[in-house]
Amino acid sequence: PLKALIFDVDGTLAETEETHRRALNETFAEFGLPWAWDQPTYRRLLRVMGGKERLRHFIEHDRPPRGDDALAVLTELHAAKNRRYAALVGEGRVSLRPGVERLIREARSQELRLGIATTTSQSNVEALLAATLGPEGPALFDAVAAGDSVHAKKPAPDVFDLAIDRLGVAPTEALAFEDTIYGLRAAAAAGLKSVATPSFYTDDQDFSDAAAVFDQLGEPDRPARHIAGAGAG
Ligand code: XBP
Repeated sequence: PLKALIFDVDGTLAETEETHRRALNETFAEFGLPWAWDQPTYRRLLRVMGGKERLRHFIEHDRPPRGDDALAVLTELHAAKNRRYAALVGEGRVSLRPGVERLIREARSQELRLGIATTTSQSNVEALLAATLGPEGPALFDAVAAGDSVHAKKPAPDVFDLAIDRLGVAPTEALAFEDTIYGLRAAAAAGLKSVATPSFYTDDQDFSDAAAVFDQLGEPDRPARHIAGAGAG
C-alpha cells in the first residue's frame, strides 16, 4: 500500500530556479565577478546537480575571467547566494506550483507520510516551506533529506535512501514527485516509482521512465455545465 509521498523541491514544489539564478547573478556582482548567467547558460549548467558543484563546473569548464579567485572562495560564494535566495523567497517572490498545496494537505488528511528529497540545502527548503505554507509549513513534512546531509547528490539515490529511512517506509510504499530525469534516476536507483511534473527548465527532457507525467498537479477541470447543472436541479 502507498504510505508516503516524497517531493523534490526546485522545479517540483515551486519554480525556484529563476530565483536561484537571480540570487547567483546578484552574488557574482557582490563578489566583483564579471559574470552573468542568462537562461540558456543556466539551462545548460542545470545538467550539473547542486549549486556548488554547478559553480565549480562552470569555473573549470567555461574558464571565465577571475575563475581562480572564485574557486578559492567557492563555499562563501555559494553561502552568499543561498542567503540572497532565502531573502528573496522570504519576500514572497516564489509560489508553489498549481495543486501542490492541495496534494500536501489532502495527503496529510489521509495519513500519508510526507517527505522531501532534494539537492538543495535544508535552510533553502525551510525558507521555501515557511514562505509558501506558513510558519507551520516545515512541520507538515515528516522527513527532509537535503543535499547537504548526504555524501552524493542526485542522480545518486542517497537523498531518497535517507528520506525512506527517516519516514520508516519501504521504497515500494512511497511515490516520488520529480521534475528532472536526474531526479527520476535517483528515485529509481532507490527503488521508488516517480510521477514527473516537468518544469520551466526541464520540459525538454525525456520522462518516459516515469510512472506518470503531468504538466502540473492542478485542480481537475470542472466544466461549467456541471456547475450549471447542479444549480439548475
Ligand atoms: C536542484 C538543484 C539545486 C538548485 C540550487 O535541486 O540542482 O542545485 O538548482 O540549489 P532539486 P543549491 O531539484 O533536487 O531540489 O544552490 O542549494 O544547490
